[in-house]
Amino acid sequence: MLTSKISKVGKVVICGAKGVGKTAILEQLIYGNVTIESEIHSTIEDTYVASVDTGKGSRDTLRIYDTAGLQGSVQLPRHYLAYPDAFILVYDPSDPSSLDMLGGIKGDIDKYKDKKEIFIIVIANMRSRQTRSAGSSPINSSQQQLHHQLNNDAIESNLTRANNWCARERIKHYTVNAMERASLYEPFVQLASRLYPPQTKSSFPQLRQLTQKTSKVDNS
Ligand SMILES: Nc1nc2c(ncn2[C@@H]2O[C@H](COP(=O)(O)OP(=O)(O)O)[C@@H](O)[C@H]2O)c(=O)[nH]1
Ligand SMILES: [Mg+2]
Repeated sequence: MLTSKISKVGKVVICGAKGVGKTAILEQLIYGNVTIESEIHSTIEDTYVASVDTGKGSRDTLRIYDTAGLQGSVQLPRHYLAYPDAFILVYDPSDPSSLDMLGGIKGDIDKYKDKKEIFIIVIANMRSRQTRSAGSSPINSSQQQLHHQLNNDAIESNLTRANNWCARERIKHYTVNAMERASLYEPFVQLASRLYPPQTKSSFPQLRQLTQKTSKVDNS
């Protein structure tokens, strides 16, 4: 029917420091085949098309632009700021500098978005909770425990810092693990729902009336 075909593709840019797991998150979300052993090549630029089921009976399409990770104090290239409907900012909670970088990116988005409404979410990829390999390091177990504890404390404090910043900026903050596909659904489903408000809020009321009338005629 006419109304069900008004489709819009939400354009989303994912960005953050190099190596925080942006590509791993997208590959896992879309293909579901990423493991710790997967070799992920560093990104120059890639586009993914995700079809998200937001539970409204239809699937919503997101076109996601995967960016090369930012390093140091490099700014997000201007052209990324020109077109998207949403940004996904990713950081690694065990790396405070990857979180610090998001403040600058958010500032750039605010500066260039003009009057357009841009939806932003922040994702913490809890990658360091997983050990890449059970390495045979010579340090004894109590040293290991201490190291582990210090690491966890640092992660907790970065997560708290991120939570506070997101609350101040009114941004949703999610924690995921790129290696667990199910942990990725919530942020992407909520993002798609935000970009595609329910049909009743259609910006074409005339069209709705028209189709309602038509269906009445059909029924008679
Ligand atoms: N153990 C673990 N490794 C991860 C995780 N996410 C990404 N990686 C690895 O970290 C490296 C960098 O990830 P990538 O997705 O390329 O980062 P990007 O630069 O942000 O796109 C890759 O070798 C990934 O396999 C994670 O959640 N856990
Ligand atoms: Mg990448």
